[in-house]
Amino acid sequence: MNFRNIGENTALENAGCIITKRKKHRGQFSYLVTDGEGELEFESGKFMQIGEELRISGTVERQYGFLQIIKPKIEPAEGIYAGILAKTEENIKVKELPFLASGEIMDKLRPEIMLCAKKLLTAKAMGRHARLRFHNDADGITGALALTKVIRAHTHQQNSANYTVYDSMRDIGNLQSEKNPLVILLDFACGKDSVEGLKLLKASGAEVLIIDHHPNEGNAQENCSLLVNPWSVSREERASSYVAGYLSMEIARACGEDGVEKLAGIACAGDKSTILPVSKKDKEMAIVLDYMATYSGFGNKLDFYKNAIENKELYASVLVQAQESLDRITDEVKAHMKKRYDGPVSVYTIDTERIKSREFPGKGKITTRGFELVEGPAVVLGVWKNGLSFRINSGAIEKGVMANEIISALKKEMPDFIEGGGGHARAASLRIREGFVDSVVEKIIEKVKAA
Ligand SMILES: [Mn+2]
Repeated sequence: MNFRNIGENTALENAGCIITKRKKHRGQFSYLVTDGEGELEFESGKFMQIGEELRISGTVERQYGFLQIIKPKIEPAEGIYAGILAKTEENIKVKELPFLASGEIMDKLRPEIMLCAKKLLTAKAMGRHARLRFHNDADGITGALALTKVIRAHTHQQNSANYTVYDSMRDIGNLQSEKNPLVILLDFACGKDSVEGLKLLKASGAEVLIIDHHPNEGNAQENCSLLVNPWSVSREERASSYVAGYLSMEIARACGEDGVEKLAGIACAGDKSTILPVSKKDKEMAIVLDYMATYSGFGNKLDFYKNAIENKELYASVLVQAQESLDRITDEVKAHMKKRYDGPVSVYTIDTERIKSREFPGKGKITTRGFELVEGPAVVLGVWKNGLSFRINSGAIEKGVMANEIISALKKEMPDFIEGGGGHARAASLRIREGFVDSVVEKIIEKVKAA
Protein backbone atom coordinates (compact mmCIF):
# COMPACT_ATOMS: atom_id res chain seq x y z
CA MET A 1 0.00 0.00 0.00
CA ASN A 2 1.49 3.31 -1.03
CA PHE A 3 0.23 6.91 -0.93
CA ARG A 4 -0.59 6.93 -4.63
CA ASN A 5 -3.05 4.07 -4.76
CA ILE A 6 -4.42 4.38 -1.24
CA GLY A 7 -8.24 4.63 -1.08
CA GLU A 8 -10.66 6.32 1.27
CA ASN A 9 -11.31 4.78 4.69
CA THR A 10 -8.05 2.87 4.64
CA ALA A 11 -5.95 2.38 7.74
CA LEU A 12 -2.28 3.34 7.57
CA GLU A 13 0.06 1.63 9.91
CA ASN A 14 3.55 2.95 10.55
CA ALA A 15 3.83 4.35 7.04
CA GLY A 16 7.25 5.90 6.46
CA CYS A 17 7.12 9.37 4.91
CA ILE A 18 8.81 12.77 4.66
CA ILE A 19 7.31 16.21 5.30
CA THR A 20 7.42 18.27 2.09
CA LYS A 21 5.22 21.26 2.95
CA ARG A 22 3.85 23.04 6.03
CA LYS A 23 1.05 25.60 6.28
CA LYS A 24 -0.67 27.27 9.18
CA HIS A 25 -4.26 26.20 9.08
CA ARG A 26 -7.12 26.88 11.50
CA GLY A 27 -4.80 27.48 14.42
CA GLN A 28 -2.65 24.48 13.78
CA PHE A 29 -0.36 23.17 11.07
CA SER A 30 -1.34 21.41 7.90
CA TYR A 31 1.39 19.12 6.56
CA LEU A 32 1.96 17.47 3.22
CA VAL A 33 3.92 14.22 3.30
CA THR A 34 5.28 11.91 0.60
CA ASP A 35 6.32 8.27 0.60
CA GLY A 36 8.01 8.71 -2.78
CA GLU A 37 4.93 7.42 -4.65
CA GLY A 38 2.20 9.86 -3.67
CA GLU A 39 1.21 12.58 -1.23
CA LEU A 40 -1.17 12.83 1.72
CA GLU A 41 -2.14 15.59 4.11
CA PHE A 42 -2.66 15.71 7.83
CA GLU A 43 -3.12 18.32 10.53
CA SER A 44 -1.25 18.59 13.78
CA GLY A 45 -0.65 21.12 16.50
CA LYS A 46 2.99 20.13 16.61
CA PHE A 47 5.61 22.16 14.74
CA MET A 48 7.77 19.95 12.58
CA GLN A 49 10.37 20.69 9.91
CA ILE A 50 10.29 20.20 6.17
CA GLY A 51 12.38 17.12 5.44
CA GLU A 52 11.56 15.43 8.74
CA GLU A 53 11.25 11.64 8.63
CA LEU A 54 8.08 10.19 10.16
CA ARG A 55 6.11 7.00 10.73
CA ILE A 56 2.40 7.68 10.63
CA SER A 57 -0.62 5.59 11.62
CA GLY A 58 -4.24 6.66 11.13
CA THR A 59 -7.24 6.45 8.83
CA VAL A 60 -7.27 8.08 5.43
CA GLU A 61 -10.47 9.98 4.58
CA ARG A 62 -11.50 12.51 1.98
CA GLN A 63 -11.90 16.06 3.33
CA TYR A 64 -12.44 19.20 1.26
CA GLY A 65 -11.59 17.12 -1.82
CA PHE A 66 -8.22 15.93 -0.52
CA LEU A 67 -7.16 12.68 1.09
CA GLN A 68 -6.27 13.35 4.69
CA ILE A 69 -4.87 11.21 7.47
CA ILE A 70 -7.32 11.70 10.31
CA LYS A 71 -6.06 11.90 13.91
CA PRO A 72 -2.64 10.58 12.94
CA LYS A 73 -0.31 8.95 15.38
CA ILE A 74 3.07 10.39 14.48
CA GLU A 75 6.44 9.00 15.42
CA PRO A 76 9.87 10.14 14.35
CA ALA A 77 11.68 7.81 11.97
CA GLU A 78 15.30 7.46 10.97
CA GLY A 79 17.17 6.45 7.86
CA ILE A 80 14.24 6.53 5.43
CA TYR A 81 15.01 9.83 3.65
CA ALA A 82 17.39 8.42 1.04
CA GLY A 83 14.98 5.65 0.01
CA ILE A 84 12.02 8.01 -0.36
CA LEU A 85 14.19 10.52 -2.24
CA ALA A 86 15.28 7.76 -4.66
CA LYS A 87 11.67 6.66 -5.23
CA THR A 88 10.56 10.25 -5.86
CA GLU A 89 13.42 10.70 -8.32
CA GLU A 90 12.39 7.48 -10.12
CA ASN A 91 8.85 8.79 -10.55
CA ILE A 92 9.83 12.26 -11.82
CA LYS A 93 9.49 12.81 -15.56
CA VAL A 94 11.86 15.08 -17.48
CA LYS A 95 11.52 16.44 -21.03
CA GLU A 96 13.81 14.99 -23.71
CA LEU A 97 14.31 17.89 -26.13
CA PRO A 98 16.94 18.45 -28.80
CA PHE A 99 19.68 20.71 -27.38
CA LEU A 100 20.08 24.23 -28.75
CA ALA A 101 23.79 23.60 -29.37
CA SER A 102 24.11 20.22 -31.05
CA GLY A 103 27.23 18.12 -31.29
CA GLU A 104 29.02 15.15 -29.84
CA ILE A 105 29.93 16.74 -26.52
CA MET A 106 26.32 17.60 -25.72
CA ASP A 107 25.11 14.15 -26.86
CA LYS A 108 27.56 12.52 -24.48
CA LEU A 109 26.61 14.89 -21.68
CA ARG A 110 22.86 14.23 -22.06
CA PRO A 111 22.61 11.65 -19.23
CA GLU A 112 24.12 14.09 -16.71
CA ILE A 113 21.88 16.94 -17.87
CA MET A 114 18.76 14.76 -17.59
CA LEU A 115 19.80 13.45 -14.18
CA CYS A 116 20.47 16.97 -12.93
CA ALA A 117 17.00 18.03 -14.16
CA LYS A 118 15.49 15.04 -12.31
CA LYS A 119 17.33 15.93 -9.14
CA LEU A 120 16.12 19.53 -9.25
CA LEU A 121 12.50 18.52 -9.84
CA THR A 122 12.80 15.94 -7.07
CA ALA A 123 14.18 18.56 -4.70
CA LYS A 124 11.28 20.84 -5.61
CA ALA A 125 8.71 18.07 -5.09
CA MET A 126 10.18 17.28 -1.69
CA GLY A 127 10.37 20.92 -0.61
CA ARG A 128 14.10 20.51 -0.06
CA HIS A 129 16.11 23.45 1.22
CA ALA A 130 18.36 24.49 -1.67
CA ARG A 131 21.38 26.78 -1.54
CA LEU A 132 22.81 28.02 -4.83
CA ARG A 133 26.20 29.64 -5.18
CA PHE A 134 26.78 31.27 -8.56
CA HIS A 135 30.00 32.71 -9.97
CA ASN A 136 30.03 36.51 -10.14
CA ASP A 137 29.90 37.02 -13.88
CA ALA A 138 27.33 37.06 -16.68
CA ASP A 139 27.69 33.29 -17.22
CA GLY A 140 27.15 32.40 -13.56
CA ILE A 141 24.31 34.91 -13.13
CA THR A 142 22.33 33.78 -16.19
CA GLY A 143 22.78 30.15 -15.13
CA ALA A 144 21.37 30.99 -11.71
CA LEU A 145 18.43 32.83 -13.31
CA ALA A 146 17.65 29.69 -15.34
CA LEU A 147 17.91 27.26 -12.40
CA THR A 148 15.81 29.41 -10.06
CA LYS A 149 12.95 29.22 -12.55
CA VAL A 150 12.87 25.53 -11.66
CA ILE A 151 13.52 25.60 -7.94
CA ARG A 152 13.40 28.25 -5.26
CA ALA A 153 16.84 28.54 -3.77
CA HIS A 154 18.78 30.67 -1.34
CA THR A 155 21.19 32.31 -3.75
CA HIS A 156 24.68 33.60 -2.99
CA GLN A 157 27.20 35.25 -5.22
CA GLN A 158 30.60 33.57 -5.35
CA ASN A 159 33.38 36.09 -5.89
CA SER A 160 36.11 33.52 -6.35
CA ALA A 161 36.70 30.72 -8.85
CA ASN A 162 37.48 28.35 -5.98
CA TYR A 163 35.22 26.83 -3.38
CA THR A 164 37.37 27.65 -0.37
CA VAL A 165 37.35 26.24 3.14
CA TYR A 166 35.87 29.61 4.21
CA ASP A 167 33.01 29.08 1.77
CA SER A 168 32.37 25.58 3.05
CA MET A 169 32.39 26.72 6.70
CA ARG A 170 29.89 29.44 5.89
CA ASP A 171 27.64 26.98 4.04
CA ILE A 172 27.87 24.30 6.71
CA GLY A 173 27.01 26.90 9.35
CA ASN A 174 24.03 28.17 7.42
CA LEU A 175 22.75 24.70 6.68
CA GLN A 176 23.10 23.11 10.08
CA SER A 177 19.46 23.54 11.05
CA GLU A 178 18.18 22.26 7.69
CA LYS A 179 17.17 18.66 7.11
CA ASN A 180 18.84 17.07 4.09
CA PRO A 181 19.78 20.26 2.25
CA LEU A 182 20.84 20.50 -1.38
CA VAL A 183 23.77 22.70 -2.47
CA ILE A 184 24.28 23.75 -6.09
CA LEU A 185 27.64 25.20 -7.17
CA LEU A 186 27.50 26.97 -10.51
CA ASP A 187 30.36 27.94 -12.83
CA PHE A 188 33.21 27.18 -10.42
CA ALA A 189 34.52 24.51 -7.98
CA CYS A 190 36.26 22.08 -10.38
CA GLY A 191 39.80 23.30 -9.77
CA LYS A 192 42.34 21.73 -7.40
CA ASP A 193 41.96 24.63 -4.98
CA SER A 194 38.32 23.66 -4.37
CA VAL A 195 38.96 20.08 -3.27
CA GLU A 196 39.40 20.71 0.45
CA GLY A 197 36.26 22.87 0.69
CA LEU A 198 34.20 20.33 -1.25
CA LYS A 199 35.34 17.43 0.96
CA LEU A 200 34.18 19.30 4.06
CA LEU A 201 30.84 20.26 2.52
CA LYS A 202 30.24 16.64 1.52
CA ALA A 203 31.15 15.45 5.00
CA SER A 204 28.47 17.75 6.45
CA GLY A 205 25.86 15.53 4.78
CA ALA A 206 24.58 18.02 2.21
CA GLU A 207 23.88 16.72 -1.28
CA VAL A 208 26.01 18.68 -3.74
CA LEU A 209 25.40 19.31 -7.47
CA ILE A 210 28.13 21.02 -9.50
CA ILE A 211 27.47 22.59 -12.90
CA ASP A 212 30.69 23.90 -14.41
CA HIS A 213 32.72 24.08 -17.62
CA HIS A 214 36.21 24.68 -16.24
CA PRO A 215 38.77 21.87 -16.64
CA ASN A 216 38.04 19.31 -13.95
CA GLU A 217 41.49 19.31 -12.41
CA GLY A 218 40.17 18.70 -8.91
CA ASN A 219 38.15 15.58 -9.89
CA ALA A 220 35.06 17.26 -8.49
CA GLN A 221 32.89 14.18 -9.17
CA GLU A 222 34.60 12.47 -6.22
CA ASN A 223 33.29 15.09 -3.82
CA CYS A 224 29.74 15.70 -5.02
CA SER A 225 26.70 13.65 -5.89
CA LEU A 226 26.48 14.86 -9.48
CA LEU A 227 28.87 16.76 -11.71
CA VAL A 228 27.64 18.28 -14.98
CA ASN A 229 30.80 19.31 -16.81
CA PRO A 230 31.63 18.81 -20.51
CA TRP A 231 35.20 17.94 -19.47
CA SER A 232 33.78 14.65 -18.09
CA VAL A 233 33.02 13.54 -21.66
CA SER A 234 35.74 15.30 -23.65
CA ARG A 235 39.45 16.04 -23.33
CA GLU A 236 39.24 18.70 -26.03
CA GLU A 237 39.75 22.35 -25.28
CA ARG A 238 36.36 23.24 -26.83
CA ALA A 239 34.63 21.49 -23.92
CA SER A 240 35.03 24.84 -22.12
CA SER A 241 32.82 26.59 -24.66
CA TYR A 242 29.71 24.80 -23.32
CA VAL A 243 29.45 27.46 -20.66
CA ALA A 244 27.75 26.97 -17.30
CA GLY A 245 24.88 29.35 -18.10
CA TYR A 246 24.13 27.40 -21.28
CA LEU A 247 24.21 24.05 -19.44
CA SER A 248 21.87 25.43 -16.76
CA MET A 249 19.49 26.64 -19.44
CA GLU A 250 19.36 23.12 -20.96
CA ILE A 251 18.76 21.67 -17.50
CA ALA A 252 15.87 24.12 -17.00
CA ARG A 253 14.42 23.18 -20.40
CA ALA A 254 14.59 19.50 -19.44
CA CYS A 255 12.60 20.47 -16.34
CA GLY A 256 9.90 21.88 -18.63
CA GLU A 257 10.73 25.57 -18.28
CA ASP A 258 9.93 27.68 -21.34
CA GLY A 259 11.37 31.10 -22.00
CA VAL A 260 14.84 30.39 -20.59
CA GLU A 261 16.39 30.12 -24.08
CA LYS A 262 17.17 33.84 -24.23
CA LEU A 263 19.57 33.47 -21.29
CA ALA A 264 21.93 31.20 -23.25
CA GLY A 265 23.12 33.92 -25.63
CA ILE A 266 23.99 36.20 -22.69
CA ALA A 267 25.99 33.42 -21.03
CA CYS A 268 27.86 32.75 -24.29
CA ALA A 269 28.52 36.48 -24.81
CA GLY A 270 29.85 36.79 -21.27
CA ASP A 271 32.31 33.91 -21.60
CA LYS A 272 33.10 34.55 -25.30
CA SER A 273 31.69 31.21 -26.43
CA THR A 274 30.65 30.65 -30.05
CA ILE A 275 28.46 27.55 -29.62
CA LEU A 276 25.33 29.68 -30.22
CA PRO A 277 24.66 32.88 -32.15
CA VAL A 278 25.12 35.93 -29.94
CA SER A 279 23.14 39.13 -30.61
CA LYS A 280 24.12 42.72 -29.88
CA LYS A 281 21.54 42.72 -27.10
CA ASP A 282 23.13 39.57 -25.58
CA LYS A 283 26.53 41.27 -25.58
CA GLU A 284 25.11 44.37 -23.92
CA MET A 285 23.29 42.35 -21.32
CA ALA A 286 26.51 40.45 -20.54
CA ILE A 287 28.44 43.71 -20.11
CA VAL A 288 25.76 45.05 -17.75
CA LEU A 289 25.80 41.89 -15.62
CA ASP A 290 29.59 41.76 -15.53
CA TYR A 291 29.76 45.40 -14.52
CA MET A 292 27.21 44.97 -11.75
CA ALA A 293 28.87 41.79 -10.52
CA THR A 294 32.23 43.57 -10.32
CA TYR A 295 30.84 46.27 -8.07
CA SER A 296 28.58 44.20 -5.88
CA GLY A 297 30.01 42.73 -2.75
CA PHE A 298 30.02 39.31 -1.22
CA GLY A 299 26.80 37.45 -0.68
CA ASN A 300 24.71 39.31 -3.19
CA LYS A 301 21.38 37.73 -3.90
CA LEU A 302 20.17 36.97 -7.37
CA ASP A 303 17.15 39.31 -7.16
CA PHE A 304 19.57 42.24 -7.36
CA TYR A 305 20.33 41.31 -10.99
CA LYS A 306 16.81 40.27 -11.86
CA ASN A 307 15.49 43.66 -10.77
CA ALA A 308 18.20 45.60 -12.59
CA ILE A 309 17.52 43.80 -15.86
CA GLU A 310 13.81 44.57 -15.54
CA ASN A 311 14.37 48.24 -14.61
CA LYS A 312 14.91 49.80 -18.06
CA GLU A 313 16.34 53.10 -16.83
CA LEU A 314 18.83 51.51 -14.49
CA TYR A 315 19.82 49.02 -17.17
CA ALA A 316 20.45 51.78 -19.73
CA SER A 317 22.56 53.83 -17.30
CA VAL A 318 24.67 50.85 -16.27
CA LEU A 319 25.24 49.97 -19.91
CA VAL A 320 26.46 53.49 -20.73
CA GLN A 321 28.81 53.53 -17.74
CA ALA A 322 30.20 50.07 -18.45
CA GLN A 323 30.81 50.76 -22.14
CA GLU A 324 32.50 54.06 -21.35
CA SER A 325 34.81 52.30 -18.91
CA LEU A 326 35.68 49.69 -21.52
CA ASP A 327 36.31 52.27 -24.24
CA ARG A 328 38.39 54.47 -21.96
CA ILE A 329 40.98 51.78 -21.36
CA THR A 330 41.54 50.85 -25.01
CA ASP A 331 44.13 53.56 -25.70
CA GLU A 332 45.90 52.85 -22.46
CA VAL A 333 46.04 49.15 -23.22
CA LYS A 334 47.59 49.96 -26.60
CA ALA A 335 50.18 52.14 -24.85
CA HIS A 336 51.12 49.57 -22.23
CA MET A 337 51.14 46.38 -24.28
CA LYS A 338 54.56 45.02 -25.23
CA LYS A 339 55.51 42.28 -27.65
CA ARG A 340 57.87 40.10 -25.63
CA TYR A 341 58.44 37.33 -28.13
CA ASP A 342 57.97 37.31 -31.90
CA GLY A 343 57.62 33.77 -33.25
CA PRO A 344 55.14 31.21 -34.61
CA VAL A 345 53.18 31.99 -31.45
CA SER A 346 53.91 35.52 -30.17
CA VAL A 347 53.76 36.58 -26.54
CA TYR A 348 52.53 40.01 -25.37
CA THR A 349 52.37 41.44 -21.87
CA ILE A 350 50.22 44.26 -20.52
CA ASP A 351 51.18 45.96 -17.29
CA THR A 352 47.67 46.23 -15.85
CA GLU A 353 48.89 48.23 -12.83
CA ARG A 354 49.53 51.17 -15.16
CA ILE A 355 46.03 51.23 -16.57
CA LYS A 356 43.68 53.64 -14.90
CA SER A 357 40.68 51.56 -14.10
CA ARG A 358 38.88 51.25 -10.86
CA GLU A 359 37.33 47.84 -10.33
CA PHE A 360 35.70 47.63 -13.75
CA PRO A 361 37.03 46.54 -16.10
CA GLY A 362 39.03 44.16 -13.91
CA LYS A 363 42.42 42.75 -14.77
CA GLY A 364 40.91 39.87 -16.73
CA LYS A 365 38.86 42.20 -18.93
CA ILE A 366 41.84 44.54 -19.46
CA THR A 367 43.74 41.50 -20.71
CA THR A 368 40.81 40.61 -22.99
CA ARG A 369 40.89 44.12 -24.46
CA GLY A 370 44.58 43.68 -25.33
CA PHE A 371 43.82 40.25 -26.72
CA GLU A 372 41.28 41.79 -29.10
CA LEU A 373 44.01 44.05 -30.52
CA VAL A 374 46.59 41.41 -31.52
CA GLU A 375 46.80 39.44 -34.75
CA GLY A 376 48.25 36.04 -35.59
CA PRO A 377 48.74 33.18 -33.12
CA ALA A 378 49.32 34.89 -29.78
CA VAL A 379 49.41 34.65 -26.01
CA VAL A 380 48.49 37.84 -24.13
CA LEU A 381 49.50 38.08 -20.48
CA GLY A 382 47.98 40.78 -18.29
CA VAL A 383 50.37 41.12 -15.34
CA TRP A 384 50.18 42.79 -11.95
CA LYS A 385 52.27 42.71 -8.81
CA ASN A 386 51.19 39.27 -7.62
CA GLY A 387 49.51 37.59 -10.53
CA LEU A 388 48.79 37.35 -14.20
CA SER A 389 45.94 36.58 -16.54
CA PHE A 390 46.21 34.51 -19.74
CA ARG A 391 44.32 35.04 -23.01
CA ILE A 392 45.23 32.67 -25.82
CA ASN A 393 43.75 32.77 -29.34
CA SER A 394 42.75 29.94 -31.67
CA GLY A 395 45.93 30.19 -33.76
CA ALA A 396 48.03 29.55 -30.65
CA ILE A 397 45.71 26.78 -29.40
CA GLU A 398 46.12 25.01 -32.76
CA LYS A 399 49.88 25.08 -32.19
CA GLY A 400 49.38 23.37 -28.85
CA VAL A 401 49.73 26.34 -26.49
CA MET A 402 47.14 26.03 -23.72
CA ALA A 403 46.94 28.06 -20.55
CA ASN A 404 45.71 25.26 -18.29
CA GLU A 405 48.59 23.01 -19.38
CA ILE A 406 51.17 25.76 -18.89
CA ILE A 407 49.70 26.41 -15.43
CA SER A 408 49.91 22.72 -14.39
CA ALA A 409 53.54 22.62 -15.50
CA LEU A 410 54.40 25.87 -13.69
CA LYS A 411 52.80 24.60 -10.48
CA LYS A 412 55.17 21.61 -10.60
CA GLU A 413 58.28 23.49 -11.72
CA MET A 414 57.94 26.65 -9.60
CA PRO A 415 55.98 25.51 -6.55
CA ASP A 416 57.54 28.20 -4.35
CA PHE A 417 56.36 31.07 -6.56
CA ILE A 418 52.99 29.90 -7.77
CA GLU A 419 50.35 30.35 -5.10
CA GLY A 420 47.37 29.13 -7.05
CA GLY A 421 45.34 29.54 -10.17
CA GLY A 422 43.57 27.77 -12.97
CA GLY A 423 41.08 28.18 -15.76
CA HIS A 424 40.51 27.18 -19.33
CA ALA A 425 42.87 26.61 -22.26
CA ARG A 426 42.04 30.07 -23.63
CA ALA A 427 41.54 32.07 -20.47
CA ALA A 428 43.09 31.47 -17.06
CA SER A 429 44.82 33.23 -14.21
CA LEU A 430 47.66 32.69 -11.75
CA ARG A 431 48.44 33.97 -8.27
CA ILE A 432 52.18 34.53 -7.91
CA ARG A 433 54.39 35.43 -4.96
CA GLU A 434 55.13 39.14 -5.05
CA GLY A 435 58.47 39.88 -6.73
CA PHE A 436 58.43 36.77 -8.89
CA VAL A 437 55.99 37.70 -11.64
CA ASP A 438 58.81 38.50 -14.08
CA SER A 439 60.47 35.13 -13.60
CA VAL A 440 57.16 33.40 -14.23
CA VAL A 441 56.61 35.45 -17.42
CA GLU A 442 60.10 34.41 -18.62
CA LYS A 443 59.26 30.78 -17.95
CA ILE A 444 55.98 31.10 -19.89
CA ILE A 445 57.85 32.60 -22.86
CA GLU A 446 60.27 29.64 -22.79
CA LYS A 447 57.33 27.23 -22.88
CA VAL A 448 55.71 29.03 -25.79
CA LYS A 449 59.03 28.96 -27.70
CA ALA A 450 59.29 25.23 -27.10
CA ALA A 451 55.74 24.48 -28.28
MN1 LIG B 1 31.78 30.51 -16.99
